[in-house]
Amino acid sequence: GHKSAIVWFTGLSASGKSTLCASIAQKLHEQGISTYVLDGDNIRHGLNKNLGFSPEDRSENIRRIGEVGKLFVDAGILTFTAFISPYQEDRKLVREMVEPGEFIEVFVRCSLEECERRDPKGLYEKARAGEIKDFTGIDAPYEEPVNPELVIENDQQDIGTSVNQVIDFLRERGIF
Ligand code: GGZ
Repeated sequence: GHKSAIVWFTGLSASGKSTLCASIAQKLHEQGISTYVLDGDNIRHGLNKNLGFSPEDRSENIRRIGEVGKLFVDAGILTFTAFISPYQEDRKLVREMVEPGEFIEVFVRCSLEECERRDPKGLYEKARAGEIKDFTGIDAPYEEPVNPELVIENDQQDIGTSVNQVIDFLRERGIF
């Protein structure tokens, strides 16, 4: 058996949150652990498709994701979320939605320089050119976590190392 929790990944666009979540979920699935990944593909294209990137919309995005995550936790599923979630206050509100210990904040640290170098969707380039407004790290803020449970130096090591760090942490926490 395993405990359910929301493992909340936060970090810049292209920091590697979604890739990390997918790899971790895959590995745990192979061990018979029920997991689910909430990310832009299944949330911003569906439930939250009426929301944009203003501060208000980002807060509402995170609030709804928190509520969905809470339902998954109630259903006994170890839930991973991969959203920029740039505001400390929004992340704190989600933390307070669930029982103590059920919210595990993982800061996926990757320098803005490295994120811009990766730029898998060309969004940073567009933001620099002024074609996208309010882009996180360029002309919208990212508030780094104050007291995250875990910090992953995702521009200093390979993906396998990052995956193992998260899995080891969850095991030490008694999640499985
Ligand atoms: C940041 C944006 C923006 C703006 C579109 N700012 O690399 P991606 O493409 O796949 O990840 C980014 C994603 C961010 O959505 P989130 O729901 O994670 O954001 S938040 O938590 O702040 O609500 C990026 C794309 O959407 N994208 N416009 N202006 N990222």
